Amino acid sequence: MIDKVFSVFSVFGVLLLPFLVGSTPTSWSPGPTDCSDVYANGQTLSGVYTIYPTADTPVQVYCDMGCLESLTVDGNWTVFQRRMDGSVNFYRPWKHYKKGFGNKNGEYWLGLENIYQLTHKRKYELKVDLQDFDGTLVYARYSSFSVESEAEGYKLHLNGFINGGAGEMNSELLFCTVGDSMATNNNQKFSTFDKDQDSHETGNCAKSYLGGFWYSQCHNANPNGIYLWGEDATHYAIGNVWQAWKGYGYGLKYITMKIRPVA
Ligand SMILES: [Ca+2]
Repeated sequence: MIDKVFSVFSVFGVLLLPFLVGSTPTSWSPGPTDCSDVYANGQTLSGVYTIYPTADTPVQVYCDMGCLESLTVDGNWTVFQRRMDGSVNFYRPWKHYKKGFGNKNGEYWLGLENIYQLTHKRKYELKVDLQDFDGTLVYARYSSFSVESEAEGYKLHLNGFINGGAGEMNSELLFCTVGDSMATNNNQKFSTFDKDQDSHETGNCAKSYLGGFWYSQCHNANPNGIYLWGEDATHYAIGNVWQAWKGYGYGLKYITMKIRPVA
């Protein structure tokens, strides 16, 4: 009788073991924290993957693994913001910017809480890719990027600007001058139309320029502004503009903001 009970338990034990292990968070190896972990796990193609900014919050994200044709390795990026066709409305309240919104295969914002959780855990660099409607691609890069907690207003820390041509062309010297349009965002809290945390004492930058961002008084870059479809001088600075490259009257075709751990 004892033998029979024991054998029943041992059979069930073997069958149940994988399920028991899988349902116990402490004994389950955590999923990838960001796209650099996804890449390290052998996923080398760009696309939408699940990451875990914290152990219990699976989040879908677009991983930019770089171009296979590229001679220099420039992948492993975790994309937290992307504009490409004006299909998603970015004029949204605080709770949306906190949680995230949009379509991970298209335009989206990953969410301030996720960005905080990621950059709180590891040291990250930031790259902002920009493209105009003529197809010219430039970038601005920052060697350090982090966001504080909600209690601190998701305050931005940004340093070490590296110019990738997001400046005005110097026709005589044939190179691009520095176009750091996010310098004034450093040390600013995040603002939306319903949560004014900018440093403009009398105005509400998010309301005036129709986006959500780390506005100061107010901005030189408005990646989450209105998708303007190029040149539109009549809608000054409300578009998805990068002042130091195309001015306040030009909405870019493509903007993406992405991060990866610093080696
Ligand atoms: Ca204000």
